[in-house]
Amino acid sequence: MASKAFLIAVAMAATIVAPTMAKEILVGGEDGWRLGINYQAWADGIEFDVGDTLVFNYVAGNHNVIKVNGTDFQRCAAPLGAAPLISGHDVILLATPGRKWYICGVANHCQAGPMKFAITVQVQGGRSPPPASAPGSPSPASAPSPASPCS
Ligand SMILES: *[C@@H]1O[C@H](CO)[C@@H](O)[C@H](O)[C@H]1NC(C)=O
Ligand SMILES: [Cu+2]
Repeated sequence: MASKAFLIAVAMAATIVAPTMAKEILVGGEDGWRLGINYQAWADGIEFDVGDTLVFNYVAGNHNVIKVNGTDFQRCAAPLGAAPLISGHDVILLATPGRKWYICGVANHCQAGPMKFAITVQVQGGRSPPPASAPGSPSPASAPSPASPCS
């Protein structure tokens, strides 16, 4: 009986810690990806976790999306050979933790928008999980107890 309760507790703890739903994060919210938004302020209010996706919505041709490193982010410069995303509905999976940088590579949008932001992607569950409190134990009414007295 004790071991069964233990297994149930372990199973519940696992469901709490493991697969928290991955988020689909709309860059800029309803504004999407365009000029005149403070994307860094937007990003600073959001928690990014491994498994989440970034969605850049914009009119194709007006903007693009380039993932750059910290140096090129500061300079608003895309490296030679960078392959910008240009579909107008660009989805980026945040597959690894760490610092990530994104800019728009069209004209001077990176400086002028400023269409640029940096994020830090966290490992899911990397933060200390809440203590496993004992869940309210359901009434054993539904559990027919096998009447087998140990003599
Ligand atoms: C960023 O990429 C550029 C090439 O575009 C490279 O010259 C630079 O050293 C890189 N910086 C870092 C911090 O990796
Ligand atoms: Cu742009």
